[in-house]
Amino acid sequence: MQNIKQEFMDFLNKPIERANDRELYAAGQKLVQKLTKDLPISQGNKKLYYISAEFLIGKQLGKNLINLGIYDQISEILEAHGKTIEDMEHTEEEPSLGNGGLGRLAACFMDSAATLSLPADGIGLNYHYGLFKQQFVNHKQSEEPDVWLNEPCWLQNTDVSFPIQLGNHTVHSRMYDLDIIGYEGGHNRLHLFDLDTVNGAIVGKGISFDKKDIDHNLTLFLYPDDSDMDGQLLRIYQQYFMVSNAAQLILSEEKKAGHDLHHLDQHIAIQINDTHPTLVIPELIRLLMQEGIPMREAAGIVTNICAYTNHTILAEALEKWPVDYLWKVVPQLMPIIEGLDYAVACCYSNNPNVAVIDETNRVHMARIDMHFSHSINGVAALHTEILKNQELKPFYDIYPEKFNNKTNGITFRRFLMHSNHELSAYLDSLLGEEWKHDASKLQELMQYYNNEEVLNKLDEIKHNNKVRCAAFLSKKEGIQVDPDSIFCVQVKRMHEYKRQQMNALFAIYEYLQIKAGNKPERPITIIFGGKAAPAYTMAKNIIHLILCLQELIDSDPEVRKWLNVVMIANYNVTKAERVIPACDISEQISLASKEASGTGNMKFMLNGAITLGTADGANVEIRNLVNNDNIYIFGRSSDEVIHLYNTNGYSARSYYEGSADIRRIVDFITSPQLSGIGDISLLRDLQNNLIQKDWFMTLLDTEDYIHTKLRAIHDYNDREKWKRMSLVNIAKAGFFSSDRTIDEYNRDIWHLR
Ligand code: 26Q
Repeated sequence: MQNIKQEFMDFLNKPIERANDRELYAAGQKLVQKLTKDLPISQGNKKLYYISAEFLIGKQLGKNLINLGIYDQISEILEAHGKTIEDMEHTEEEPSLGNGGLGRLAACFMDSAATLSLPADGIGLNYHYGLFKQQFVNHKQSEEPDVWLNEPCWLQNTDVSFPIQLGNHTVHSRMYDLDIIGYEGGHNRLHLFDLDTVNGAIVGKGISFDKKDIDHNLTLFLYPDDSDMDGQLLRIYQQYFMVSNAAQLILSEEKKAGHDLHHLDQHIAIQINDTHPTLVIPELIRLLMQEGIPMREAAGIVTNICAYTNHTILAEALEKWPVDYLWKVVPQLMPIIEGLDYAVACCYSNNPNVAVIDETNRVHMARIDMHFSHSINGVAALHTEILKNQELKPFYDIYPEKFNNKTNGITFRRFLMHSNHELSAYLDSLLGEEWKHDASKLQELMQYYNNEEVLNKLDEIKHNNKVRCAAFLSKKEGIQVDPDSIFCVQVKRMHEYKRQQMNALFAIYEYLQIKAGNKPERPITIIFGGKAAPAYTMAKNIIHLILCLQELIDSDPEVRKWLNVVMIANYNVTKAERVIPACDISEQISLASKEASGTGNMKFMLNGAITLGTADGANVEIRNLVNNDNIYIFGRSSDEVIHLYNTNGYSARSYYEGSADIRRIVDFITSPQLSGIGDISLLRDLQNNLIQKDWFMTLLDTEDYIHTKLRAIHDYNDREKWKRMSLVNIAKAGFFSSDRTIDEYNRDIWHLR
């Protein structure tokens, strides 16, 4: 303790009382960096490289202090001098290196791999302006560059650089490293590649820039707009830049270690996080061929090294690049890709669904992954079954042995220990600290199922978190919410399949009920948060509807007492940590079969929220763990939904015309009340879409959703019942630790130790 304090004071170089928050943060960072230097990098016979376009890592200081085991000490030191650890943490900018579940999963995996002392490095890109920063202007989303890179920074410059051929010229990369410190465990690295010539000054209004200016724009943004050819070319440039750096780094480390390249598969594993890093396969083959290994052998080596994770079954997310584009961006890879296509065609020429290059001359990235990886995994049990039996069936028929499930997980260090200190400390007092290394130990909480004192304490902690969240929303977002209301939370990327619009329809239903004099059993707060892709019109229209509802309700004193709709701007990891511990009802309402897993569902459960959800993704596994009594499942099953798609059997209009309730709610979208606040043309587009198209079948489940949600709200008033449900959810959440997930990846795919 004395040592830590002294070192901290040395870095601060002034009395704590006189230091400002930024100085405290800078000293905290230096202390972490000093302690990290003494931690040896995880070693082993075999090393994993986790390649991902996203790493949604969140703020680093608090997490690192926890993982180094000094968070409480630093907290006490600061408090003895009139400061808090939040004072120290809040000035850090959150890295904008991800977009949603896939990126946050990569961050949780890095944390768990380091915690388990597995040699595992991440490889990605250093996006200067990230995805974008979301603001609300006139009840609409607007996008600005997310300027997150500032001093003092966690990224360390290295002298590692590789030549990368982009089209017909060559650039030289630069590698930045971020230390990944495990919880009382190992130490790994996240390598982020960048280009010195990239220049933010080329960005004009909003997030627009010259997409052709590759030397200046390459690593500016994550998922730059790809609605035109130049945008798509830029995406391929980015992807190739990422994987060529990865492949060169891997081979240079292997050569340094003196390993025989013919036996590379004994020393390295590569996990391909969705299709964005797929080009690492032909790139590695190309580099091995340059080392004198024939193509067939090189392809075999690479297949034994690579493993592919699928995160989505949405057709539009499956990447297919025109051959012409690839010839322009990566001409050096095209002979390899054609060779791979030829190799596949030799065996499966009668099966056009598995061709690498299709009849329209597009290269299917996922198909490269599936032919030339040894493992293909889905991210929840239901998702993997759908991949095997539907979406990827032609591949399952060829390679049944490659398919496996790895149900996602989350790191409890961030989503319990850091985000919910009070619950974490209380669990320590009840169960001891073993659960921090073995999350299955949370089960032992079940012995308190009938213990009134424990149930009341858990409830008190939930209430305290709601008060804290309300204060945060008031201070940072200018949003007022009532901590005594029921908090229903839906925070995630905006997408029609996630059906935020159905939640908005519930809000309209309640609004109309209150206006008709029927008050709910208890005040309800519906909290939304999430970004829409800049070119995704319908997702933006849903945001518009929510923001209009927010204003309508907020300016109506009669309704406001009973119902609140709020949308948090620029939802990110930091805000997730504030809102998740405060949630009562976790909204996981995707159209069954469409949400591969979800990971927010796990975070809410761990923090004692009850899931209101469809039988989709990992919700199914949550239900199996807590039983039907401790979750609210509604809506059509994935089998029914798949059948409707296959038979063209869903008609939104028949649901609209068939139910007076639905008609009333949907009609309200273009009511004078809402169009007086918002933009009638956007509201009308949304309404028309719901009635005429509704590709993700909102109206199919709306009535069941409303009834089930009302039942949950009713049950909330049976306080004893609800407290028990909450306890069961916490107790059963251990399965969703990403330590368990990583252990399974290692056992079945990587074999690192
Ligand atoms: C593809 C083509 C063109 C442009 C963009 C993309 C693209 C970008 C991002 C496709 C997919 C993504 C991200 C997907 C994602 O985050 N998937 C989520 O992954 C989580 C972790 O496995 C799951 O829990 C979620 O269910 C899944 O939606």
